[in-house]
Amino acid sequence: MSMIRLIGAPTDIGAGHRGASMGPEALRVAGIVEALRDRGMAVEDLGNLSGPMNPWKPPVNGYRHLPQVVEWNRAVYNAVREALGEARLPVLLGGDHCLGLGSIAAVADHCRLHGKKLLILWLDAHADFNTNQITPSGNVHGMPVACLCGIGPPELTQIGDHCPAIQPEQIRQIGIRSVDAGEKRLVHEMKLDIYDMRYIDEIGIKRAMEEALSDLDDNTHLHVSFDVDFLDPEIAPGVGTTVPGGPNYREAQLVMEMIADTNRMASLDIVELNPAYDDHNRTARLAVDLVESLFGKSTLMRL
Ligand code: HAR
Ligand code: MN
Ligand code: MN
Ligand code: MN
Repeated sequence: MSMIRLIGAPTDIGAGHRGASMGPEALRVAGIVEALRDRGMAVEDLGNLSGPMNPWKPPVNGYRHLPQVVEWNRAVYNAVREALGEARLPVLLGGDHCLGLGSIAAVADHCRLHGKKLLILWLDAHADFNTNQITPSGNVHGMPVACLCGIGPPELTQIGDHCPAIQPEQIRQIGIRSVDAGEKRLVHEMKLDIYDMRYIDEIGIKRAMEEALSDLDDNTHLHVSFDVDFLDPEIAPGVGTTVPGGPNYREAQLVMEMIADTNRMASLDIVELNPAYDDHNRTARLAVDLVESLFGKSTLMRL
C-alpha cells in the first residue's frame, strides 16, 4: 500500500450551512493520523490548502460563490494530481462536497494517463446531481456529480484535462435518500447507478455492495467519496444536511470492510463533516473509525 497523503481543504464554500471548513482540523483532533499509523500505514499530512473565504452571498445565475468554488476546486485538483503523480494515496479532508469535483477530476486525469479503469463509489444521502436550472438552493455541493459528467458551467466541467471528466457508468451511488424533483429526472435520464436506501432496505447492504463492486478488476482504481451525511443522523449528527433513514453503524462498517476487501481503493474524500453541528467531536471520531475500516481494520475473526 502506498503512502497516504492527507490534504486538508478547510472550506464550506459550496454548502448551505457554515462549518464544514472546520472538518479537516476535527478529523485531526479525532486522531486520523495516529489511527492510520497504528494500522501500520505510512502517513504524511501536508496541512491545509488555502483559498478564498466564504462571502455568504445569495445565488447568481443559480450558483452561490461560483468563482470561489472554482478557486478551491483548482487547488484541490492540483494537490490530488500531484499526490497521485508522486505515488501517494490522496485522502482529501473536506470541506464540503463541492470539492469532490476537483478531487475526482484529478483522479480521472491520472487514470487516463496511466491506462487505469476508474470506478467511483459515492457514499451519500444525496445524489449531488443538480444544475443551476434545477437546484433549490444554488449550493454547489449539490452539483459535483453532474459537473463531473459534463453538465454544468464550463469553469467547473473543465477543471481537469477532459470534459466530461467521467462517464455516468463509472459511478455507483450508495445510501441515497434525498433527491430533488428535477434532479431525480436528470439522474434517470443520465442512467446513474443508484443504490438508494429503499433498495438497500429490500436486498440488504451486503448484496447491494456486492453488486456495486462487481466489475472491479486488477486494473481498477477505486475512488471513494465519503460524504459523512451518508450515515444515519442518530450516529452522525455532525453534518449540515442530515437525512433520516441512513445506514447504521454496523451497515456502514460492513460497507467500509467490503471496500477494504477489494484492495483497490487508491484515493478517498472525507467531506461534509461539520463540527458546528457535532456533539463533542463524536461524528469526527466515528468518521475516523470508519476510515480505519476502509484501510483494513476488520471485525472478522476468521483467518
Ligand atoms: N439537494 C440539495 C441541494 O442541492 C441538498 C444538497 C446537499 N448536499 C450535500 N452533499 N450535503 O451531498 O441544495
Ligand atoms: Mn454529497
Ligand atoms: Mn450529502
Ligand atoms: Mn450543507
